Amino acid sequence: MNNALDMIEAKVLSGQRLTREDGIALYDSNDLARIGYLADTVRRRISGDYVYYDVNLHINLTNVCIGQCKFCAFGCKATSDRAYSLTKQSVLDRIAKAASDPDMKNLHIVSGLHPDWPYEYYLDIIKTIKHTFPDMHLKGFTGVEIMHFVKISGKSIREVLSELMEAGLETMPGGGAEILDDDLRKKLCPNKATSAEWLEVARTAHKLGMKTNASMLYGHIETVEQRIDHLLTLRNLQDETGGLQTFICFPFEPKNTQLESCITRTSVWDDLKTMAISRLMLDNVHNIKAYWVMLTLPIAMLALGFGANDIDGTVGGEKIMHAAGVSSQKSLTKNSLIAAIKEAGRIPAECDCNFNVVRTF
Ligand code: V47
Repeated sequence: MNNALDMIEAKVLSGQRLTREDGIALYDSNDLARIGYLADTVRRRISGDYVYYDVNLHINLTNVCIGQCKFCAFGCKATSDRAYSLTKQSVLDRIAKAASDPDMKNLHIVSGLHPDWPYEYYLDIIKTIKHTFPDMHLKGFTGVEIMHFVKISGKSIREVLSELMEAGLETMPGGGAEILDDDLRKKLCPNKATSAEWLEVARTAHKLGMKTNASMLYGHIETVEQRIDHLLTLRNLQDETGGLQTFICFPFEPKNTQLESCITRTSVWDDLKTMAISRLMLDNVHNIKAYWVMLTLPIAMLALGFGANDIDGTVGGEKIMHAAGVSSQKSLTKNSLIAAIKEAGRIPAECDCNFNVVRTF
């Protein structure tokens, strides 16, 4: 018998909101099956049996980055042998190639913070992509990238976001949130947006009518309390704006990062527990993503029983997580995603970056 879990179960089944103490108690428990059952119950209540996926291409414009975050294996200095920067033409060529698949309608654009590129370059690339491929849905630029644009342009967050939306940007990915705790950010990623800045970008986007994603990077130097506080910060934001469409937990992949020698990859146990606890704490966010790139497809399938209802997409061209040595494939076919979702007894729902359902199977 576990009193704390009994009380949490009673709250969950009667639709009551969980507290910080409940979140910590869930992490303290090793009754993974029961935590998973509770998360699955909430998933069914909030988002039903659809599992969302999209047919998408990742574009990482450059890996040159002034960030130098300790958890990142992708970003590097301009002088590094690994440094690359895509030209506008090569971006268009990549999209044209991927668009030979008529279902490929979603672009995901996340990049390093280049020390020399002007803000106008980013505006121009969005305008050009949208002009050349008007049917393509554009999800791009984390809150950290938007703050970088604010700094290099001298414009406000509202001006930058309005101009990017005008150019064709439709939604924003969830990266850059990491753990919204400034003491931790000073140690992990001192050169980028603070917690308040990341939140202000998301809040402003939501006020302008743009939905965004949110994420949590866990399994590095954070505590369980910091994970729960991060989830509560996002829950408060969502109470205020309602603009978060999906939440993603990124288990830290240490390979090739500055933390490689002192931190090991989280266990599958922690990954499934974190997925389930996220579903339980974020009672106002519709979608919880099992990002198969980090989890591998078999574990992402399992996560569908632990609160997840979004499996990302086919993900062509992903570089950030693969730089950190993830063992998953480079991309998956749409049919393998559909088969995985069906195997889990759920309904595959192909969607665009705004979760508009294109077709179900
Ligand atoms: O902010 C970087 C994470 C994010 C590592 O919104 C790492 O649907 C683990 O925003 N181990 C950027 N995580 C990627 C991003 C994204 C990716 C996929 C889907 C969506 C979405 C957004 O990647 C960073 C950071 O949290 N990250 N390095 C690493 N070594």
